[in-house]
Amino acid sequence: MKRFRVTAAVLASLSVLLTSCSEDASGNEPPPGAIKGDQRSHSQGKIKVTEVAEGLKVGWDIGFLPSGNVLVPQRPGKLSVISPKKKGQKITDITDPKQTTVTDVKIDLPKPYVKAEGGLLGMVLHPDFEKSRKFTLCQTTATPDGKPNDIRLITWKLSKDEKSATKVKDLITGLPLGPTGQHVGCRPTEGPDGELLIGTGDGWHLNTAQDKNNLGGKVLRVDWDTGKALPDNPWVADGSAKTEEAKRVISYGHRNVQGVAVRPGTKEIWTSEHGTIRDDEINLIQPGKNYGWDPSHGGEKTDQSQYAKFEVEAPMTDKELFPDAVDAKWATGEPTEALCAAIFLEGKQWGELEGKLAVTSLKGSKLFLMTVEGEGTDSKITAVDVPKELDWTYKRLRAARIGPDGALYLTTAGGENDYLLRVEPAK
Ligand SMILES: [Ca+2]
Repeated sequence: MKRFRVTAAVLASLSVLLTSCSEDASGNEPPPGAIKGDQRSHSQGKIKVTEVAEGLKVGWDIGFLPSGNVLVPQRPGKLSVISPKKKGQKITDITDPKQTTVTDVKIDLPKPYVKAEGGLLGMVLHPDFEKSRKFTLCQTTATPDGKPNDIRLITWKLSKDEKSATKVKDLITGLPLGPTGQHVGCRPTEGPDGELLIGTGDGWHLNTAQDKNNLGGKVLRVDWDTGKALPDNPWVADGSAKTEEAKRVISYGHRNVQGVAVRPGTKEIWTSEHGTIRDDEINLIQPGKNYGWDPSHGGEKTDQSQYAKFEVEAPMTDKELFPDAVDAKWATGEPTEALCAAIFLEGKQWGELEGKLAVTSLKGSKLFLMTVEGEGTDSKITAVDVPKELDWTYKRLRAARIGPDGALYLTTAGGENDYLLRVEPAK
């Protein structure tokens, strides 16, 4: 293995030297079914974009409240409610950001570790929110002296007047967080069986993604109230899980899961994941499977301080180390786009866009609309469109959730005066 590794590294260097015009100088082939960047289409006039709110700072997720208002965690450490100024209106009625106000919710958050990607992250309202008022918010935490502590999911209860939130419990703690504040995930969402799914990042640690007993670089599947594993999780069902962590895991070998989407009418779970300098991935999650990320190269590289160097050499799906690793359904190749949230467009009102997988991107500052054909493991992404209305027209695009009106809502993540946007099919 070691000898082959050296050979592969030499070949990769040679390919950089000899084929400077190559699209992928690393020598890594894009996964089967990948569509190269130059094959993307660029539609115009299919969608309409409306600014709904402004003045945010990196809105990380979107929760639609029964009142018609919207709950948004802002990464630097604020949880906010966006509401129409005019009484009786709902967010779904808004046609101009001047019609809304952003109000901070009083909440006693643990001190977040705000660095790079760190801070307040993904959030999900519990399926019984109307009754329980419960939501779960993911965040980085810091030690009292400001060092990175962990990433955790905390369940809160929002007051009836939406002005404050009180802590219910730490739902899951101990997700890995490194000093750089990178690869933090963290996307909670409702799964196809009504469970809680969470996509996580490897926390910038060499060994977490392949360690089944570590919550980083995984897709987790848990109970909403206890944060514990469900009995039909793969390594609970087969009895192989030895720890509470391993019991919660349904897939591993991920680098930094940013989006988790359930395909309507199916039980399919799709994820979006940040690549290194190559290959942001779209994956279809198969319970119990390895998705092939291992910056430690099978434990061969163990110097954590060299993470950045080692990871660039690692393929996003290392078939050499893990022949059974699941190939991505689509990958960006080079350059990456920093794919973020993912969600399927649902409902007849979308017309020809119904069923597309909508994926935001940070670095690429665009929205992807992907055509998914076939079902289950046979499914393929057969086309990728970037509507011109959301191609560098705003800064980075982060959150994506479907509103009660069936429209797609997005947040921008430039860091200053960020927006909540509504995307609808053009009439
Ligand atoms: Ca992979």
